[in-house]
Amino acid sequence: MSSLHLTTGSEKPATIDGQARLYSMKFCPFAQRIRLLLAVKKIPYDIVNINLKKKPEWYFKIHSEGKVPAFVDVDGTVVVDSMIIANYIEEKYPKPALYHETTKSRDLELLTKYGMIISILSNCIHGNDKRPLDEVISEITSYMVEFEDELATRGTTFYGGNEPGMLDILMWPWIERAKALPLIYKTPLNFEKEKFPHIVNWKDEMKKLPFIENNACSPEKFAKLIELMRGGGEVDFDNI
Ligand SMILES: N[C@@H](CCC(=O)N[C@@H](CS)C(=O)NCC(=O)O)C(=O)O
Repeated sequence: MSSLHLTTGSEKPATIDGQARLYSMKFCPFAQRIRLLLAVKKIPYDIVNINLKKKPEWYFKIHSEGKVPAFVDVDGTVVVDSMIIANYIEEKYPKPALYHETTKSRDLELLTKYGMIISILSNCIHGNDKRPLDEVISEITSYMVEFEDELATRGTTFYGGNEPGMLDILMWPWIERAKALPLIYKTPLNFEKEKFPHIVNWKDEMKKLPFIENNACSPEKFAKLIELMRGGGEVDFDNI
């Protein structure tokens, strides 16, 4: 992941024959979902990072709203939105299978519910939710109970079984960024670990996986990005 974040006035990099492309931003959790997925599926791709504060003009032809991620498959098919990209990739590149027949519908249900947690986190990270951190965490943990119970019922380390599946992968970026919250709020994060033994173990095991380690986003850098984004000025995405 070495490519610099392209800005207004930049040229669109030529595509490489036979290779898919991911339009991304280093610290975007939605784009990280797809980087993790592409790593697990061992799909070769090149990455083009977009400066989200000064988007290149040509990027709107790929994603009409100018958001990341956008995935361009080898045949030129353009897919946007992390959930849609994930399901597209699962269908087009079925190995390894990341849904199991018996749990797929429940995984999809849980992913929809996880959307609530993402939206609470997005609101507080971007400063739209003015509640103290403790209140936000208490609301998030109320949603996490179902995820704790699900792991206990499945009796496996990962939602996907002995190996991570789609639910594990798509949940991960926000779990990784939880440590950024106390830095953003400048207050300790009080999380009742003892009530979530399966999730705590899941997190520890996820962290050890090479594809997770290789795509990790540091909480310090993420908190720095949020501070800069909230500041409203220019953001040098390459040097955070
Ligand atoms: N629902 C979209 C959300 C993507 C999203 O919000 N990406 C953010 C970066 S993390 C973005 O592109 N923001 C720039 C903008 O909204 O203009 C997905 O799942 O891909």
